[in-house]
Amino acid sequence: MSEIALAPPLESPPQPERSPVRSILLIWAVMTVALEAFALFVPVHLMGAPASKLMVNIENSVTVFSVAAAPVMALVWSIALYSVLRWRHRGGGPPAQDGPPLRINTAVTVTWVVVSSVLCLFLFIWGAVELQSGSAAAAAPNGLVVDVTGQQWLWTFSYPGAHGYTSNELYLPVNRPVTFDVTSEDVVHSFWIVEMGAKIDANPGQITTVSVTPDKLGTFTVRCAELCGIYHSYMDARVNVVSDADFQSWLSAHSGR
Ligand SMILES: [Cu+2]
Repeated sequence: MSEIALAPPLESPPQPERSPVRSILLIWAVMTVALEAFALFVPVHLMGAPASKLMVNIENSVTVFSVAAAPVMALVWSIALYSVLRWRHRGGGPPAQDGPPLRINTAVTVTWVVVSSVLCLFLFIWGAVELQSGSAAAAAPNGLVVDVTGQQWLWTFSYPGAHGYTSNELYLPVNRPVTFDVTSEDVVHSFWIVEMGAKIDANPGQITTVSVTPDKLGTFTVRCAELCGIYHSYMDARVNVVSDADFQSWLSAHSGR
């Protein structure tokens, strides 16, 4: 009787670890789509309806910067997420040995440096152009000047063109450039017209300047944007943007001229 030699049971060959690159790229692509959708709609929505061209430009810049940053953020997050899910140490106590060392990958290094440089250059040029257009608008000849004084915890507005009439509520004519000369009586505050995007520090003993052209009728908010003491969060004021005729009659009614 012939004997049938039984083959030894086959051991399954060791599976090579799947390359993490494809998984990370997949997570990166999904995260990028989600973050781009967020960048396009959420920040601008949170900032509200703009009441000046300056605020429109600021909202556009925030959107553009967020869109540019989203893939970078997604890449960092996808590598972090993959590492936590796949490579974390399981079991009690510290791991017996360190992970495998990273090795230089020239293609990755070159890509990273080139992409980072292009992004930084883009942000620099965009920022420089926006700053330039902002200071050109500030030099308008028919501008109104308002002196702004911050103190704990109150804003005071004074109109040098109307015999220094002083008010705790701000009135502005629509579509006319206005320059604010800002200072403080005590500590550092920050003068911020929220819906118009105009913001500058109010420093004691110094005058800082910010300009904006309100282009929407309505009531808006001045808020102190620098922590200045226990009632800082109550340090706000109203801004009424009215027609030029209404502004003139408000001014003459109050300045008595
Ligand atoms: Cu304050």
